[in-house]
Amino acid sequence: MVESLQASPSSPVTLGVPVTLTAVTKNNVAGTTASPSTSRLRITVPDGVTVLQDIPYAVQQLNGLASQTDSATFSAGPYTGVYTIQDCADDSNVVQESNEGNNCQSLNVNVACQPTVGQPCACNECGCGGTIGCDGVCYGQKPTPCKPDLIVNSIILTPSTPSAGQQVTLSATIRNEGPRAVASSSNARVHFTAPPGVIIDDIIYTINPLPAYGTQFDQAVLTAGPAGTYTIQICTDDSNVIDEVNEFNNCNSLTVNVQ
Ligand SMILES: [Ca+2]
Ligand SMILES: [Ca+2]
Ligand SMILES: [Ca+2]
Repeated sequence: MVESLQASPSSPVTLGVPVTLTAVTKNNVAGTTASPSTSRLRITVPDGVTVLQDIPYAVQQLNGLASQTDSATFSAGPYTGVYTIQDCADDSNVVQESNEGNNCQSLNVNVACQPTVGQPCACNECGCGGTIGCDGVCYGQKPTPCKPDLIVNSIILTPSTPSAGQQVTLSATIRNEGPRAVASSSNARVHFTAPPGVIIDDIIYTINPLPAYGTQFDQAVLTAGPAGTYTIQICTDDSNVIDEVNEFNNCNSLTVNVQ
């Protein structure tokens, strides 16, 4: 039987440190003699399947209640997680025993990062945040879809409450909110909703290629129509030629009262 199986240092251990495993094999029945046999120590990585090390070792003849202590060392790693250590006495079953069901013992060793590790990860074009683990992997980085995202960031009319017939300046900022550049040109459409009987044409203008988080500012000088309530809606990528993170945030609007 395996009387005990221990790891030193005990779990959790820091990635990369040597861990000494100590197993005690015992003949637990007084007055008997167990002939020489082979024990086996297996270290399984955190996937629960892959055997990292498989160490057979010889156990000498053991008289009743005698035991033999063996040890082996492995380097905690190559990555973090829970490793399973199993030790089995008489692994190839050459010794007939009164109890064949107590020949194995298992132990879990949690291999973890040092608490001091945790530098922020560098942002890349598809993610930001997170910290670097002691295994060098970035954990907790918030993924961002790798596409541009055009929005109408602002619509401003100056003056904001014009009089009928007054010259007004319409300013609009288009922003690429996505982590990837807009590679080609597209169109934005300015659509006016006017009081009954007033007809205003849409204005279509070009949005140039934009880097990630880049903006384009445009202005137009217009003449305020007859008194009433107008809505100025601007939609970017109006003919939908740009593949975006979000296609449903492309419009913004402003309500204007002409006096
Ligand atoms: Ca046996
Ligand atoms: Ca968008
Ligand atoms: Ca689009």
